[in-house]
Amino acid sequence: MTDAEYMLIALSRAQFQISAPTLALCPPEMGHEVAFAGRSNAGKSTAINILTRQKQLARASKTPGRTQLINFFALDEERRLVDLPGYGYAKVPIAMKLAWQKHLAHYLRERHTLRGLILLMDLRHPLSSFDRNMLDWAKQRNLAVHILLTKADKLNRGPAITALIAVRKSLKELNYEGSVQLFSATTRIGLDEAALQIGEWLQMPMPSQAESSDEAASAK
Ligand SMILES: Nc1nc2c(ncn2[C@@H]2O[C@H](COP(=O)(O)OP(=O)(O)OP(=O)(O)O)[C@@H](O)[C@H]2O)c(=O)[nH]1
Ligand SMILES: [Mg+2]
Repeated sequence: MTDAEYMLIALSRAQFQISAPTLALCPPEMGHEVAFAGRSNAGKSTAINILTRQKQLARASKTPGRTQLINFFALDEERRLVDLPGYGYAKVPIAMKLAWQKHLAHYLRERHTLRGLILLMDLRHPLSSFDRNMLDWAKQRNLAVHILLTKADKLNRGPAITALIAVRKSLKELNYEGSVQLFSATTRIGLDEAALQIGEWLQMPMPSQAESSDEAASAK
């Protein structure tokens, strides 16, 4: 079994744990967490559903701004995925927007179990001012970022690769660290790559590591 296959099976064990309105109400800080962030409608909930092979785990909706809480999905006692509230949705009252922003910032700044941030951006509208805000927060606390350029199925392969290269270049110019990949929930482009990144951050023991330690053991 490849590491990616192994990780996708581990992800398929994800179970809804809790929806927390504030940092104080998040689960106890044990183990490792990977959070999914991005503008409303970028495809966070859909990506979580595809990665976990569960159609309805994170509620994906056609109405942006539905996921207003910090949603936790547990793979096991030590490992969690976190679906963060989407930002940038225009039709939400300003007071509500500010409240979400506060909780989001609080979670990103203070959560000790957070190992990495999966930042989703629609391939056709990357690096909005909101996205750059997220990158700034991540940079401030030295948090690793992996960007999924979502809805890659909406462009042909050539233009999609061009867009990917452009985002990598902009990140460098803006002085942000972070890896970037294409992703599509529809065609499953980039599924393995995303799963492997999450596995690394969640410190999932992988089959290839077991093999190499077997080899090391038998070489002795
Ligand atoms: N074509 C295509 N559509 C997608 C893809 N991923 C998500 N969508 C669609 O984009 C819309 C928004 O997806 P969601 O997963 O709900 O987005 P979200 O980021 O969770 O949005 P909020 O919860 O509002 O923050 C839905 O209509 C999805 O079906 C994709 O890879 N390809
Ligand atoms: Mg959502």
